[in-house]
Amino acid sequence: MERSLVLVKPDGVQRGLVGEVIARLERRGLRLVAAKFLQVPTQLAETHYAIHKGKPFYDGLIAYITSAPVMAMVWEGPNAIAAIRQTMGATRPWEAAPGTIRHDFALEVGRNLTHASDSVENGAAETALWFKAEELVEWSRDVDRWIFEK
Ligand code: DAT
Ligand code: MG
Repeated sequence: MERSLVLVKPDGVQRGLVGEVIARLERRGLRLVAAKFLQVPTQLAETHYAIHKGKPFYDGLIAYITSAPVMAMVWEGPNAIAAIRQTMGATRPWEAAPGTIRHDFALEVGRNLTHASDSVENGAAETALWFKAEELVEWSRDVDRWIFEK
């Protein structure tokens, strides 16, 4: 079972798209593990986006993610990393496939609504960065056997 951090970024929160993002992930069959609504401290933003430090868009990215509250979540499921990134769509919204969140609701790379982890390793690392172990909920749904093959 893979886990991904999912953020509804400040633009998504401001535009009232938290429910839309959650609905699409629920409908896909993914299972919610943790959620919290927070204003992101600069230190957390810098650690989260450390890989992009030094890039031309880095300062704008930190300013954007810390500008207003975000909805931070962890979702899990088989193939969750690829499935969630597929549901989000390509980083650049104008390249995102029709039917994806970024296609359906966004136009600019710097206002692309969501974050999702890009590998199993980063899913685990980002989950640990954003959530304490006791904030992660281990649970099962009656419907799991109709969505998860094993
Ligand atoms: P993703 O969010 O799809 O994983 P990423 O990890 O490459 O994309 O970049 C993180 C965020 O940084 C991305 O969601 C938006 C911003 N970003 C990336 N490339 C950018 C660029 N060329 N100009 C402006 N912002 C950019
Ligand atoms: Mg990324």
